[in-house]
Amino acid sequence: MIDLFKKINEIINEYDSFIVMGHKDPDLDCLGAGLGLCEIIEHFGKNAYLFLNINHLEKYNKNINQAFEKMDKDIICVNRNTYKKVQGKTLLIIVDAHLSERLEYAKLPDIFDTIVIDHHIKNKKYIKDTRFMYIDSNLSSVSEIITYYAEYLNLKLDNVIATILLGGIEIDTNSFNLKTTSKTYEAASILMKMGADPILKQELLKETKEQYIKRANFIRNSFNINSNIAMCIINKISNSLELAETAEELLNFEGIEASFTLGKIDSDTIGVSARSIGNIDVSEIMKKMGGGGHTSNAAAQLKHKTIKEVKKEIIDLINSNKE
Ligand SMILES: [Mn+2]
Repeated sequence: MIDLFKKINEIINEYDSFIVMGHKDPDLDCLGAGLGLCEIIEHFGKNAYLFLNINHLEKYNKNINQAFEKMDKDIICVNRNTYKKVQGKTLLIIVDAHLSERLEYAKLPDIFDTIVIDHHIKNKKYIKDTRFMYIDSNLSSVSEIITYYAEYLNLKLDNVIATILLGGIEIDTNSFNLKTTSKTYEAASILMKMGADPILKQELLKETKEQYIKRANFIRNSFNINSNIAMCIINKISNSLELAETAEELLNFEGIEASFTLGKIDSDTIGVSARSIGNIDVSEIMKKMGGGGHTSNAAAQLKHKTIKEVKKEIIDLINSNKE
């Protein structure tokens, strides 16, 4: 990652101001990475702005405002109406996303020079005309990258920002399981040394009882395809996050080594989220269905098909793999 950090250093030195933007419905990874990067940029003596609609944050995370209040560091947020006030030669840094449609505000890459730092599987529809794009889908989270960047710069981040970064790593790895390497644990250790607060982190990771019950109902309707592979069908318009969370949850059950969750993500698209504990390569199946991913973490989206057809396709592929 040293080459990446040198490159970002060089680029930062070329600009006066920076707008850091993550994806819609920001999660702890994108927030932590955004906040951490803003603090780092200020350390360079430059102006950093986090593109974030602070009023809507509570919708996503009930305790996030509490975290913002505890922060010693003043982070300046901008939104669709206020970003025009940013002065000087300005660079847009996109974190935890690389598709226009996923961005908090899709117009910005057309307005500013742009760089992207992400860890999602690269999609063909990635934002074009960027100055620089770093995508490593083997990495647990953008929070991990930003933690190492701060360490590389010998910079101790604000302890609340360190807490959010730690929560970001935890959420993206499904509690240090997915894509977790020794570097991921080291990043967690660096953040703890910076003063990450384990109590605040637990508050940030909490879900509501309603969310839990909703997921439990999905799980209730899941079934085994064979002795070690589970499937869940969500029979309502859902989103990729819900599919992923359900697939991850299924891995907690005894005997389950891989899981597939499918559901409609819009009127004519079926999303499939596949997970494994690491010994079954779910990406093989997702690739055959036009998707992609890694051994333990993969997905596909299929247009103009019914749930029934997609379900059959997955089961047939699993059975043909066995032969
Ligand atoms: Mn992420």
